Amino acid sequence: AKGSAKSRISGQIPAKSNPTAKVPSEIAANINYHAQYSPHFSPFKFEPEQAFYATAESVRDRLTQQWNETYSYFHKVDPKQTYYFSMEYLQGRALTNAIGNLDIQDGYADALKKLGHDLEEIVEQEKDAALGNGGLGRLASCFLDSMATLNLPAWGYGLRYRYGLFKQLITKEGQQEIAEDWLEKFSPWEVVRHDVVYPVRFFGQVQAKPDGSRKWVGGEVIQALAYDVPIPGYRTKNTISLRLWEAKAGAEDFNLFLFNDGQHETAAQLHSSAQQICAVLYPGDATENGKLLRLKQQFFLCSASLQDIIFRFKERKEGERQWSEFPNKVAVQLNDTHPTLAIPELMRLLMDEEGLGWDEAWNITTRTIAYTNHTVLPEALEKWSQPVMWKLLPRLMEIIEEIDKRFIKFIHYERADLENKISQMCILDNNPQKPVVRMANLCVVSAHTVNGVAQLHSDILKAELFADYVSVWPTKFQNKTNGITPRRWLRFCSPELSIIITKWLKTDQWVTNLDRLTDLRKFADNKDFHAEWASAKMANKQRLAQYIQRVTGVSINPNSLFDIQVKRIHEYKRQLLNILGAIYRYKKLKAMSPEERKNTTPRTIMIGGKAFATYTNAKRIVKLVNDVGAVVNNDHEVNDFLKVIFVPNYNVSVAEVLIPGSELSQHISTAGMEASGTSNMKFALNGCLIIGTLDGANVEIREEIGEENFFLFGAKADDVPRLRKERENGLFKPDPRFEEAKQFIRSGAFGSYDYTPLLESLEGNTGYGRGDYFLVGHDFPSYMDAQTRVDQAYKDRKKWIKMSILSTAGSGKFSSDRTIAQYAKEIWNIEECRVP
Ligand code: GL9
Repeated sequence: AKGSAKSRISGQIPAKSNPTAKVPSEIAANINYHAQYSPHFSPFKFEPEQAFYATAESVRDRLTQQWNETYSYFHKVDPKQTYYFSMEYLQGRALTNAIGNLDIQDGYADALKKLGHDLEEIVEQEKDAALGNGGLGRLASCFLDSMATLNLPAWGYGLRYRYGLFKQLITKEGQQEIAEDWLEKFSPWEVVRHDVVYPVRFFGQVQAKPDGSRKWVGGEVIQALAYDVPIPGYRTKNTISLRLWEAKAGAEDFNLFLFNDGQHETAAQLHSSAQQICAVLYPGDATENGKLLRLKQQFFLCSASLQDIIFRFKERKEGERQWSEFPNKVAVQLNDTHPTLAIPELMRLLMDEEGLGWDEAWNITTRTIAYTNHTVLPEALEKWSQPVMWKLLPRLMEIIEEIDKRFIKFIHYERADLENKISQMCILDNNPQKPVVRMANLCVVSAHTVNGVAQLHSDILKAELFADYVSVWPTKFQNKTNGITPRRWLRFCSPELSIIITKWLKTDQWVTNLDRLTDLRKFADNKDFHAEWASAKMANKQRLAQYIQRVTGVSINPNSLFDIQVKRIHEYKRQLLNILGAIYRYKKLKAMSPEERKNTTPRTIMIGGKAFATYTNAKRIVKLVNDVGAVVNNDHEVNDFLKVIFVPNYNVSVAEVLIPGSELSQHISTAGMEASGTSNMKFALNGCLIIGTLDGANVEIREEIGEENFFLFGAKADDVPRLRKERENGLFKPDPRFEEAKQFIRSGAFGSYDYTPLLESLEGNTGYGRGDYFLVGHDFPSYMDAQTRVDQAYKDRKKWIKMSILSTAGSGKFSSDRTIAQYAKEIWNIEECRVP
């Protein structure tokens, strides 16, 4: 299509601004209007990039209309609203999703054709908005989609990072990180609200007033400016906001006198300090480094968002607002502990700015805020240095101290039996070497509800991490199993499969009522259905093969089993187990006769994901996968039977190509360590079979789709502590296959890079790792056995397709619509507010 694209604006088609345009000619006129009158490029230029921006702006016109209607309706009805606080959103691209939700894809495809362009090529022009690291950020984005689709009165609050998640470049040395400037040109989706600005204070000191009240003064004051991104619901008028804060200093903060005196940097000090706050997404992957800037970001999000919420609360029904009503109008959900400062900040605003007393403020705060825990990894549990907090947020620290004091007193009087647990349960860890604030404890003490993200994870929270609190507040703890939006993750990323599903179910209601997919079970043995299913999957595999060819130069065989593991690279997710399995497979293939090889199941193993920049072992794993690929993919003896691909720069858009083309996906974390996982749900929904451990949401997926359709292996969560002990005590006997795979790496078969430290992490206490803490060695034999079952199953085409159908049919539970409906009913107590 590239050659045929129009490079200049069409003179035949008029330029007319019409947000409600529906027919292709009107849509084309609207696009033309933006190309000419919202010019961001030289006049008349209309190559795919310009066409993308003009197209997006024309879509935004339509969204803006629905958006305004939505909020004026919310204003009128004044329902209780939910505010989702998250430091991360992984939105990906918005164009396909927006025109899909508006149900005007065909109109846009035709309109662009008239203008000499191809919709498929235009949507590829958009940069991913990657304001998140992984599952936690993508979950927030799926939740927004469901909140809009369910017509819930809700907002997302986040930060407008200039640089999102880094771009991953693969070189001879392995992964290299490049800054990703998603705003390099501009984002056509965001709208700046110049009238929505709040001051946020850092540093300074606390003043005691004569009346006994306290006030935070001095320090530096940075302005938070709102940028709104519209979030359209699927086939509904309701369009909600993702409000992202940008940090700014005012003109009055620019010291003209100093500047004219030649002190250019000092003159603009506050400006540069403001600029830093939203400069980068903190590239934390479950581990949190104690960085002052990160703490500033967290407070910036919390303070600006709460001021905005309080403003809105007061603005509606002017003057007659009772503060006690606040929790009946406002629900705040904290996405992990990153926005924990919302707790003391709400207390501060209510007491110091609004004049409430402690008890009233505490009552309101605790009835308003709920907290979701997303991980049990100890290194991810945020702990902030007390001295740093006293310096940056002095008034908040006073409040945290008071919350802690009252909590300790409460336990002391009400639960004397827990006296010896207080030092672990309280908020401030006053260890003189390293005094810290334990953010998860602050959340559990203050929130009305605490939830985990899959049943197993929630059970572990109650039995271990938060066990002591459960006995104090038995009803505070809930489970909300994660979900994914079926719009982006099936309807739009796989139109081929969607059409077939709709045809056989004789309805497209499954898009908003995913449980309807269970009806596909009726056709699980139907020959015609099988044929259509297989051809849709094949089309997706071919598209994926083209993509791999384009980004890696390696050609892969669409008739081989497409086996994918994509997620952040982490030792607990065990990409190392996967690649060791691949190495063992390669070695066996090499040893076979050509005749024997022909009896094997050909495989293409694809692994993708980003490693945190300073996580050395994760980076070694990336390098190893690439090194193995370089050898295997150039070995003509085995090439028809095995390829190993590292998929570079995994992100939301790449996932939208990989997942529909997958047949087997790997979710193989050490049991008890992956809180939920959400890509497992996306793969299963797309008819991909899972090889996995009993971890996170795998447990529930297996329950839903049937154990006979799930390739299970590995230790159970309950066994893990014992197995680690045994390993430490030298009681572990490695499987010979495991030893062989490691030996093959050591032999230099994959190049001269020194993999010793990585291999040592799989051994006993050698001083390198934690003595195979992740139990790769223990699980290796059962993993290989499960892989053998996969190879066998794939040979029986009919059986495999049936399993694939049953995977999709059993995925209804994992819609984020279900998850959000449960949050709305069981945590937020909010109801639908549908724009008429
Ligand atoms: C995570 C968990 O590790 C995942 O298992 C879970 O599915 C998601 C969403 O609940 O949250 N917690 C976490 O810190 N991350 C998760 O993916 N990490 C990143 O997002 C990088």
